[in-house]
Amino acid sequence: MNFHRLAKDPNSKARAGEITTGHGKIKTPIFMPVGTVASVKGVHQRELKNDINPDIILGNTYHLYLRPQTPILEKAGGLHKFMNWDRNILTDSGGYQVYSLSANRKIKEEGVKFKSHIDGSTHIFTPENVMEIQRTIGADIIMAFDECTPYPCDYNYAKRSMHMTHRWLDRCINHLEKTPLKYDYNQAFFPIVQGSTYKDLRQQSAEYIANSDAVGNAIGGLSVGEPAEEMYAMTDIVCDILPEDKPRYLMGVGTPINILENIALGVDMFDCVMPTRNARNGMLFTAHGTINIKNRKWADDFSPIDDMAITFVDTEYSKAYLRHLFTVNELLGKQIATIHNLGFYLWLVREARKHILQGNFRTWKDKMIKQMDKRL
Ligand code: PRF
Repeated sequence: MNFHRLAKDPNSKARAGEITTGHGKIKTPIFMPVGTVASVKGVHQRELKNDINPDIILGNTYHLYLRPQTPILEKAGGLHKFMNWDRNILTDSGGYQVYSLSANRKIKEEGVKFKSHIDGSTHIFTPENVMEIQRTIGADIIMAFDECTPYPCDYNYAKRSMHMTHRWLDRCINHLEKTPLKYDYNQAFFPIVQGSTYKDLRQQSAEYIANSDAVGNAIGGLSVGEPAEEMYAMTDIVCDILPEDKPRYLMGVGTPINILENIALGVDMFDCVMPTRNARNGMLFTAHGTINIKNRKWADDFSPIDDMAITFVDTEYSKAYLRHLFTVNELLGKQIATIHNLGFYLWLVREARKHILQGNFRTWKDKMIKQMDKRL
């Protein structure tokens, strides 16, 4: 994998770049749609490619390990082939899902013992077996196994946990060196900064992660309930320490406003369930604010969903029709809203990139944030 920085905004720390992997180029800043269980919920791969057009999507080790399970993915020849997606994929390590989804988890130095959220069966994730699983899934970018601390988090717990995440990182790296690739392309490995909302821990963790000399780096443990200002303060500290010539990935973030603010602090990659999950609940993101399409006020509004016409759904359907689909609980409503929201998120990062390249990102960002901070 390699990363070229093409431009830096003169009035913020925003960068525009290009990552190249075995499955093509990723123009940064990028938003990665979440395809947890080998599917971006409700969206055909064909629509994802032609209409939403992301260079990369995300899958989850935790979910794929439980279903369809690793042997099936191995037989399929990896996740790309299994789901018919020939562009980039990144897999998260399970270092977050295991804490947020599974029951009875016990975290020890060795790893995490947990019960499946599907059938209650017992499993263990260690840095070593999670690297093996990610080798088999075959994503282009694979993530370190970490512990994502909750918010708020006691200082001593956060400190102990951060050190364990660092030791787990060393085990991941050692294990990858011994584990051959399963497919005919490389896999880039990203370590993850932790340290909760404590400045000194974030600094220490960023230094440790920077020293691992990985091809890209991630920031975890944020957007877990802390106020946005605290998240920005942590991203800022960490981005100043992580190497400039490597891509930076902020995990699980966030709202359109969070994304723009973090781009301004030097983040290049994002993922979040928000555009897809909120779409299924009738929430639409637009450049002029958010819409709750279930609201009565849209019942006889026959104007297009979004006159910006980013994806076909925006002009092919009216707000009144989409509201109706939600009212009668038709699947198509969720599909339309998902395509709209993902189309908007990808538009937003592409615009951000354009303005970084033009050198006027900061003014554009401030204007967009004002505009988007509304409920319509
Ligand atoms: N670690 C991992 N995945 C994650 C996170 C993390 O801290 C977060 C935190 N927002 C989202 N996804 N491995």
